[in-house]
Amino acid sequence: TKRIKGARFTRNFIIGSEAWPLDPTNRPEGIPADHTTGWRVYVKSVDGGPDITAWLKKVSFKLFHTYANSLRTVEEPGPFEVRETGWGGFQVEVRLHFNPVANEKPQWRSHYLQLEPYGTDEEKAAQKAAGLVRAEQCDVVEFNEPTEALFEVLTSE
Ligand code: SLL
Repeated sequence: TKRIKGARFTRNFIIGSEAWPLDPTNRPEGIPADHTTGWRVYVKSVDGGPDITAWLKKVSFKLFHTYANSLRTVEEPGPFEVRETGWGGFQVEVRLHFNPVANEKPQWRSHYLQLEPYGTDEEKAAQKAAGLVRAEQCDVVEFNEPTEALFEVLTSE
């Protein structure tokens, strides 16, 4: 596969999670009695930025080992997200699988699934009032000497 010498691209993306208290009067069916919280974990484009599906083909989310099918894989076009319920936070291992034309090995990232309100007292109060705890990190991938095919895809966005 031909690579373009001296070329380098970086692309930003967001890894995040959202958590909300489950309504005790309207619980999803079949979930364990100790689950208090609904949540989702996701990988997405930066708002207004380039679409990550140009280079991202598939995302695997490794959940805490007690979850059924704890390795959850979501293919392009996504959305790259997993929705679940639970009672506690944990580190989610996120594996990024690149567009095959990139000819790049998968990369790992890690995201802590934050279920409890955090930050200043005001921030915590706002999260409680909204019934939503969001934790996001801006991350980056670098493509050094990309393949010609990836170069095409990234420059035609
Ligand atoms: C730890 N923070 O790292 C703890 C683990 C696991 C949370 C938290 C339910 C899982 C299930 C759930 O929320 N687990 O029902 O399988 O040791």
